[in-house]
Amino acid sequence: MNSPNATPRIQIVQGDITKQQAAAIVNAANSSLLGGGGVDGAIHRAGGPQILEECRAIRARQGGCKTGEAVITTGGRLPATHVIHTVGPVWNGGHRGEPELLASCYRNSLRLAAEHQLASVAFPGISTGIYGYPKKEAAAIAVREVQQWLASHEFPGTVVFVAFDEENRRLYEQEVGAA
Ligand code: AR6
Repeated sequence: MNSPNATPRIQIVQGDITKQQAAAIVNAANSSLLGGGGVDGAIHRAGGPQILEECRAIRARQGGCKTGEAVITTGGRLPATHVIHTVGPVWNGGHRGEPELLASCYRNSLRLAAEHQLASVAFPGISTGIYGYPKKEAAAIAVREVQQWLASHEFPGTVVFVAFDEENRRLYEQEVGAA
């Protein structure tokens, strides 16, 4: 049994998040929940139409997803059983609440994973593509929030940071090493 103080597991992998065997993968979505480019497009392409159908149902119920918040669907045809869709902030120079909103994305995604008893969660670099968040600052927030959340919650699972490229992988490694 894990004691509350057991070292939580964090992994860093480089690759395509749609191929991850994690229980849940996190999508860097937009507030419409209707799909888009980047990792969002890749997840909907690989997972098939069921994910979009569930997103439409959530949208009909609650009108989409606000920046910093997260919703959950099943994974369609993906290896992951669930997709947690979160909406990162658009980078506007850093003084419009971007760091706190990005931190909320990680916390709210982990809360949903815990509520649904998902044993592993894989995160892409939320906001670091089309939304323009500087990658180093985003990696620092991602690692800090996940570590703090794991330290303060009973979550026996694994968190995986999926770096799409080598630069991002190095940034995560530096942040995890520095913590
Ligand atoms: N696997 C892992 N990481 C990926 C993949 C992949 N298959 N594809 C891209 N990335 P982005 P954002 C990385 O632009 O900045 C969409 O249109 C990518 O290198 O997907 O949050 C949404 O609908 C980058 O580091 O998301 C929104 O409108 C990271 O994933 C908007 O883009 C995030 O890049 C969200 O922008």
